[in-house]
Amino acid sequence: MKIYFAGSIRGGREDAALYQEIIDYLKNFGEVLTEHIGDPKLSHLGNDGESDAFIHNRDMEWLISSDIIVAEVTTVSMGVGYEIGRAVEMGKNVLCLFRPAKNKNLSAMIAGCPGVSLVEYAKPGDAKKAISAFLKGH
Ligand code: 6IA
Repeated sequence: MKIYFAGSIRGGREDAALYQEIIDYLKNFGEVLTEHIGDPKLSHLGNDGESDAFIHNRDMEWLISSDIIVAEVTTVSMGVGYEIGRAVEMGKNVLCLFRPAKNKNLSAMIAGCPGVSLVEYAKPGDAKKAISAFLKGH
C-alpha cells in the first residue's frame, strides 16, 4: 500500500515530532511516500534545495500514485489543505486527524467535506488507533 502523509511545513513546524511518530506508525502498513515531512531538520524557513515547482509537481505525482492519504490537520497549512482538496477530487480515501485545542479551529472546508473521514483525537495513541481502523477498512 502506498500512503501519502500530509503535514504542515511552511504553515509551522510545531507538530514535526508528532508527524514523525505518525509516519513511523504508518510504515507498519505500507510505503510512506512523504517521509521527509517528519524530518526535524526541515524548517518552515529553510530550503531543501528544490524549487517550489519541483516540490509541487513531485508531490502531485506521489499523490496520484498513492492509495490512501493521511493528513494531520491541527496546524493550519495551505499546502495540506490543497493536497486534501486535490485528493478528494481524485476520489482517494482521505483520513484527517485533528487535535482540538484552544486557538485551533479546523476549516469548515475540511470538517464539512463529505469526501474526508475526520477523526478528532487527544493523544498520539488515539491517532494510531484511528489510522489502524481506517486502513483496515480500505
Ligand atoms: O503549505 P505547507 O508548506 O505547510 O504545505 C505542506 C504540505 O505540502 C505537505 O503535506 C507536503 O506534502 C507539501 N510540501 C510543502 N513543501 C514541501 C517540501 N519542501 N517538500 C515536500 N513536500 C512539501 C519545502 C521545503 C521548504 C521549507 C522550502
